[in-house]
Amino acid sequence: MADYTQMWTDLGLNHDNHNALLDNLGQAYQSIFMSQENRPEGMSYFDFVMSEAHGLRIQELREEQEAGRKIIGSFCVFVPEEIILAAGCTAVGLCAGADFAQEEVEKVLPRNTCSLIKSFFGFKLGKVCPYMEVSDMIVGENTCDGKKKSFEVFKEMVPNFYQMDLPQTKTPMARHMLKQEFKSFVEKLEEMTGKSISVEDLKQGIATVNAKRKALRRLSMLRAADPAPISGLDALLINQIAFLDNPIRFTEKVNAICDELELLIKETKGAKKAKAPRVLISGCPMAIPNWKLPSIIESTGAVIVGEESCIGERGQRNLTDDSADNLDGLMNAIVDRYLKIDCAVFTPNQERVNHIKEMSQQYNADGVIHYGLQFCQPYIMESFSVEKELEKQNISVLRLETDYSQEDMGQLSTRVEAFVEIIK
Ligand code: BJ8
Repeated sequence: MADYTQMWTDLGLNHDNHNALLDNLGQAYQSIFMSQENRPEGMSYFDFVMSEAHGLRIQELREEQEAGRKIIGSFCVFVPEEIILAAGCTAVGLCAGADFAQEEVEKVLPRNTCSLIKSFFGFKLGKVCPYMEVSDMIVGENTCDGKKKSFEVFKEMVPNFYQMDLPQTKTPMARHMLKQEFKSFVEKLEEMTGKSISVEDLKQGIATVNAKRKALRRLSMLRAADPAPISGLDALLINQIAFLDNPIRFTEKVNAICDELELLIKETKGAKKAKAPRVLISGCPMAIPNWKLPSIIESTGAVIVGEESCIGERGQRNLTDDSADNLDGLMNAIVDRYLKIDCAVFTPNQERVNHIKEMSQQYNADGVIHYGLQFCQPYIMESFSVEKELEKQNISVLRLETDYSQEDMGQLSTRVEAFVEIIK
């Protein structure tokens, strides 16, 4: 990596903390990703993006800023990228997947807060996230209680914070509310950029995001093959990078790796052995660099064939209809697309269980591992009904609760190994 010290200083990063984070990340990446065998050649692009995630990509974002674009950071797949692009801005995901500055975090948040929330607080307090620091606006959404209440504290730390309210049901009233929220978001972006969003802008934004989602869908479908042409770890990495990379370039690279995977499937070549036990992961999002559970699962010889997660299929499936020829019609289509997201903050949420069953079938999974972050009420509560419903269909389920620490690695490995033995 080139020397980005000056850029990191300009962004106000804490060098000691940031270097420590990069060292840890680099080591984890080497041991988890680079030690895998039979990786598709197309992964070299994604390895490169990861190696430059705090370097070249941030430099690109700053160049975009110099050219007049605003950078919008967010924590949730409910924040519509179509609208951000239509406003001539760039979207980046801020969800953090590692513990940092935990002592500082526990001075402002209760200890029993989920790791994901503690992580983005730690990244802010430790001054280690260039994406947060480069963002012109940070959007927080009212989803789970943890996020919504923690944002009351977080917004005191970030002057450029914008809060988006979200419904928790899917009634006509909730739909109306979401549309109003998305309209307010449009107004906020227009005010920031001094430019009105036109029908053409919105159509273009929808087209770019639809193309990205189609490419990710194509990648998902290829994982149905046996042997799986790509490891679950690599597929997760691609889904994580979807939140950081330039969307057009990313789409091209995902389609390129899909071309390669199609050839590998034709030649019955896999990243994992044929007949390896096939696991579907379902539950809380796994943000970069949260690779703990997937690496444990795949180290048993099993292969992860799908993620029912916001960093995975829940966040990326469903395209936005772009057929309307006026702004209101396009906004309706965006609202309808986003209301299909079956996050556990919604009640009732039968769609999610249905989707897990559908994914199990589509990707020929032998079992489902439900991943809940400790203290995540929505997903842990829902895991009981998910387990009950899946078992009615004879789908084996393992419910796990964990956090970002390494302390429970041994215990998790034992439980995962036992589960993989059962589904073999
Ligand atoms: S649409 S899943 S990205 S809210 S893990 S912070 S739920 S206590 S992240 Fe999410 Fe949007 Fe839903 Fe997806 Fe709360 Fe649970 Fe923590 Fe969570």
